[in-house]
Amino acid sequence: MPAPRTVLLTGAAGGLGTLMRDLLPAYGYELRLFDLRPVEGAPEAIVADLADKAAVREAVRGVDAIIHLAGISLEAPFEKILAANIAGTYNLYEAAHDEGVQRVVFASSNHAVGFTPRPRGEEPLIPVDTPRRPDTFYGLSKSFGEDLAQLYWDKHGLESVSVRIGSCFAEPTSVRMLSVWMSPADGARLLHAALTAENVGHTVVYGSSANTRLWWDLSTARALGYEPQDDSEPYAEKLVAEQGELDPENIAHAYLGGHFVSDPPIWPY
Ligand code: NAI
Ligand code: 15L
Repeated sequence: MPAPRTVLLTGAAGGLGTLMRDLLPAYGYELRLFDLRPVEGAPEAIVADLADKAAVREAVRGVDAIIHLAGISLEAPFEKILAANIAGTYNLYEAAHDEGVQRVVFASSNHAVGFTPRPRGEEPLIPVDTPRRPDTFYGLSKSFGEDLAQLYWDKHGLESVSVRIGSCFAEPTSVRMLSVWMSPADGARLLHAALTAENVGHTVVYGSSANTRLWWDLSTARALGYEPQDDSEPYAEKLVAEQGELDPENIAHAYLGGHFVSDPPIWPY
């Protein structure tokens, strides 16, 4: 497969999209931007809803690959998740298939497996083939997205990497995030690896830095060529002093998904 150059970045106005707009061009990508909202500083961005099939088809035409970040990124009423994350991701994959796009990198989430008990002590890291246990309708939509990616690979040969992102923000802001944090720089490294690795078929990876307190197995990400450079541990002393260590009696500290498992989810997570 020739290395992708022109990449459609959906969700370009969002938090992760904004970080990746800054970081990915250094890898040589030419980004085409897409979002429901205008993208600050980028008047050329396509402003459209994933529900608009014609606009989505037009947006994917001629790109080598897609990084699909657009959608609702937290828990929401099912009807909203259905439209943006489930039908919207279907529209994107249909358009990618119709237009002959080589590969999609899908922003899945740890919340597809959020009800998995977190490892404690010396317990093994959570593998990517752990049974899916969504913690929200949001997590359920990511589980759907991973299955959709598998279907388009099996049926149409459209490759995908589903990245179960932990928490990709400038800094970790909770003790849980010490385990699941992905620095923005490592996020760009992982997306680059997902875009360029050969023969990925449909590969599922966890997306985080090489955290000392890591909960999941990064081996499928490393097999793509991803070499994380960061670790959340330098933030640990301050966060633990402020918040204390995770409490084994607290349900929201018991699972990968943190507070998303609560009903309703409690912020911050
Ligand atoms: P965000 O909420 O900041 O950005 C999402 C973007 O998608 C927004 O700009 C929004 O306008 C756009 N969008 C929503 N519905 C749309 C629609 N129907 N059509 C077109 N655009 C639409 O979220 P963030 O944090 O940037 O996350 C990006 C992606 O990564 C999301 O899919 C999220 O689920 C996933 N993710 C992010 C994590 C993180 O730590 N930031 C962790 C795990 C997954
Ligand atoms: C996600 O999937 C969310 O999109 C993000 O905002 C964070 O909440 C992250 O998970 C997390 O688990 O911290």
